[in-house]
Amino acid sequence: MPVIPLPVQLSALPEGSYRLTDASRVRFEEAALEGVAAYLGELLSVPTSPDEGDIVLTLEGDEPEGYALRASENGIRIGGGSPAGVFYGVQTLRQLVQENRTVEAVEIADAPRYAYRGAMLDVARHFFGVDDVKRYLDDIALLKLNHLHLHLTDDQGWRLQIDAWPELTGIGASTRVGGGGGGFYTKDDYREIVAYAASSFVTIVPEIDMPGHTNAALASYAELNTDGIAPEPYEGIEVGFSSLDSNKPLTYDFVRDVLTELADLTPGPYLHIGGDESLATTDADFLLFVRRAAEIAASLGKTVIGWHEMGRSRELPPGTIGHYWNFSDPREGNGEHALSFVEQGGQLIISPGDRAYLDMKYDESTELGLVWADGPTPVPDSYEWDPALIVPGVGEEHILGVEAPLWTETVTTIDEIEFMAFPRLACVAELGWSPRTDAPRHFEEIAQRLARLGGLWDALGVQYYRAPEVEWGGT
Ligand code: TNX
Repeated sequence: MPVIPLPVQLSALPEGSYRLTDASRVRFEEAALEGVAAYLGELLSVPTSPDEGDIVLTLEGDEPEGYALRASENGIRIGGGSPAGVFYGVQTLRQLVQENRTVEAVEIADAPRYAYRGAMLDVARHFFGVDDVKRYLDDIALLKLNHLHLHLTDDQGWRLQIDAWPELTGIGASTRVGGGGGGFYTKDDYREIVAYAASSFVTIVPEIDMPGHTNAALASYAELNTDGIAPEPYEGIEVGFSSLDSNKPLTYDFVRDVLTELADLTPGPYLHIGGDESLATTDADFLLFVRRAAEIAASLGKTVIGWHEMGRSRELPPGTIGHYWNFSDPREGNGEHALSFVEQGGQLIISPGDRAYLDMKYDESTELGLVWADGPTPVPDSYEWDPALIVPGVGEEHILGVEAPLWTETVTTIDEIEFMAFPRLACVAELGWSPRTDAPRHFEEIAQRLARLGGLWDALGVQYYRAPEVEWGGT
């Protein structure tokens, strides 16, 4: 039975299929499940009730994100270790409902491999409004992802209102790659995103990328610049030319103000402070900046995440998470930098550029996308790898999870986001959720299930790429 990510255990039962009818009802046994019940009821166009119904949602078991699902002609029962677990059971059920509104008899027991299963959206190179982000949240929930990392700032745009530094949005938000105007989230917009994400058990992971990737901030405030002169706003796609000044006291006032306001908006545990490609920052300045900025973020009660270059510092706050983004065969010291987080007691999020980057072209003919990660990334490449075999010295227990970033230098609309993300994001989601396999994964193991998921994507209007390696149904 076709489910992505593949459940831990799935057995067909000899009983008859469940049939959704006008009499079907979603019953929730605990008040804490009323929201999930309403969500399922709406998806299936079925009423909900605390008292009666043959689709039963309940809390049971002790794996918070785990669930058990049983379907037969007599009804459907989803028991989860928490409302999140029930929600994941509901995502499985969505994929099991066939076009004739039946569900074949089945028994499933399931729980995730990793605690962190993420997608990232770069809203800095191109800005995407609240509705686009909500749509992407809907898309990723279907795959049981539980984190959405928002890359909120970069050279080309600053996308979040910060009251103490209003020109960040007054000036810094006005640009985007290629020109044509920018945009930003007001604090209310941002709260709306956080709340919407929470309703599908997704934690928003905000990133303020520093000390490089900061031209938008530097263009907004002359006094942040070493020479006191604001650079021009930037709308190209080069990286590595901007830097905050590690030796200016004002820099740390800025960092503290921004991170304090951000932490106030952030119920989740993480603040991502970037640290990648700071090519215009000297080694000494980089180490000084990372130590102080990470210290500020940690002092706000948050767990710090940094791109793996931050592992150049040996003075990271306890538990700092490294975010690995180099190749699946780490090159030029990048593996050592990632390992440094583990040596300092932290864990890693794994996002190899040549496997998990959703902004790589599918093949040479893909109009959107980049090719720096050893050329295009065809869909099978996004599936045939193991997060625990990427960084030498970093095994399963040191991995917090996986994430698939979508950088948006070339991506401008939600349809284009979906086209680049799907189906590759489904492959990465399976690596994050489904049990580790002893043998290397082969694309054939997921190809047919992708074809089946394509039917649901069609029904949902998701603009996925019809990869030639999959025999898609329909038209
Ligand atoms: C590298 S990956 C970057 C981004 C670019 C991306 C394009 C990383 C941490 N930095 O600034 O957008 O490549 O694929």
